[in-house]
Amino acid sequence: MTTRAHAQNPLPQSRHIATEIPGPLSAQVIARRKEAVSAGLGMAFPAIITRAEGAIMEDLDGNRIIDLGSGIGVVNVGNANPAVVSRVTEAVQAFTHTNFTTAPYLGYIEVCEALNELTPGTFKKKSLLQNSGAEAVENAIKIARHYTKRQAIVVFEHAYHGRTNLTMALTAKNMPYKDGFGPFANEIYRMPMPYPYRYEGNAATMAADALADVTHKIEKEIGADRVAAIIIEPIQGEGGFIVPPKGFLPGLSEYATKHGIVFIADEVQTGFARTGNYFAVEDENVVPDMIVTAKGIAGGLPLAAVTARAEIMDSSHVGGLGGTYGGNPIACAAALGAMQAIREEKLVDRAREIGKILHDSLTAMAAKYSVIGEVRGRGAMQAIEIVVAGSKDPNPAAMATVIKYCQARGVLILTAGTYGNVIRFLPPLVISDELLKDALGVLDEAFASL
Ligand code: PLZ
Repeated sequence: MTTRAHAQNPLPQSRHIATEIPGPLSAQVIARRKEAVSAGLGMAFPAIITRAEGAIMEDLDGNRIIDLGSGIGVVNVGNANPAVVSRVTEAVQAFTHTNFTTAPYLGYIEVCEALNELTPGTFKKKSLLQNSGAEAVENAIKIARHYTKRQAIVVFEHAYHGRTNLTMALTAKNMPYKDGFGPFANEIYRMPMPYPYRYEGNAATMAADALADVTHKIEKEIGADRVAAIIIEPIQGEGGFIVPPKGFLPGLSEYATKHGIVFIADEVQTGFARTGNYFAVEDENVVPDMIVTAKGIAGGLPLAAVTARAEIMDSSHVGGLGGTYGGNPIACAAALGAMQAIREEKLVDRAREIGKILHDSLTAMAAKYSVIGEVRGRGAMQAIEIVVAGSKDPNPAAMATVIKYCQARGVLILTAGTYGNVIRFLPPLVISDELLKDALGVLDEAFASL
């Protein structure tokens, strides 16, 4: 099932540098961007993309760039995956919109059925579709409050949940996400997050000590019976791919259950085959009451979802949930295509293989280059933390030099981290070993050049 355009003229899955980046044609369009587009938007990679397929993006000047970011963890099935493109093409020709709460259609229901099936937990589940991760997180909180008749929400240090008013309040980092954009929503309580690389306590008892600290604070500063929900990213994404110590997530989930608190996993970035499971919580057999998905579920089209125990999802009165575009038919068709691709191309297993290549190669680099303080992550979600050699002091300057070196040679790599010093890898799961190794070779040269 390849699409006509790509089948007739496939984009070679190889890196190619035709000009400097940005090339002259991209530079002209970037100048127009500067005049026309809000200055509040960043630009991580300065090239105007005209086509993309698999793990390669082509720009206006004919450069072919290796994509190690997947549009921030979105095109897990590869850019313009044939199953996504063909289903979207079919769907857009059938109809473009009805609004699901006006006149329903099958695609929305099929996506909900698939999510109810794929998410952990054998109990009856139901889903709600929205457009973006932030919108889905907002709905998750709204539903949890309605269900529990409680108001307090527990969040964590280094968390990222979005850019809307409520989700800015849930997000930890001030610059660039919150500065000057307040006032923020209330009844949000931030708890300490064990950050293994920077943990100052006893490493052997980190999970238990951190849990004791969090639950003590919940009891003393909020009152457990006032808490509607605990929301956490099973591996923190924008915060710097912080993997909590084993036992922390299961402990939190148990505590939530004991106190009637809805345990929400924000799997917007970790979800959908990325970490070598469909969901990152599966690694420790954690079964959240509610799970938020977006990004990777629809292969590039805007779609997000809240999936939870049926009694939670059904607690709202009719008309209490909705939105004009949520679960748009084209986005639903894309999601069904992405799910098909994950199944048929065995991308859950592929995420583990990619993870091993990434982890081995990055670990070898860490042994050679002392600015790499730590290699961490799971599956095809790996990161390195860049520090001043011989210390743990964040080194965003070295990180910027490395990123720029890679950019000039046609490798797109994203950054992250509370301290702005983490290089993160989120390659499309269809990337070949050869292409991944080519990109890692460029990265190795970048560190050598420091
Ligand atoms: N929850 C865990 O990672 C989005 C942000 C990009 P939206 N992360 C990428 C940027 O700079 O805005 C994200 C996430 C987690 C929620 C979200 C929000 O998802 O689809 O961007 O709203």
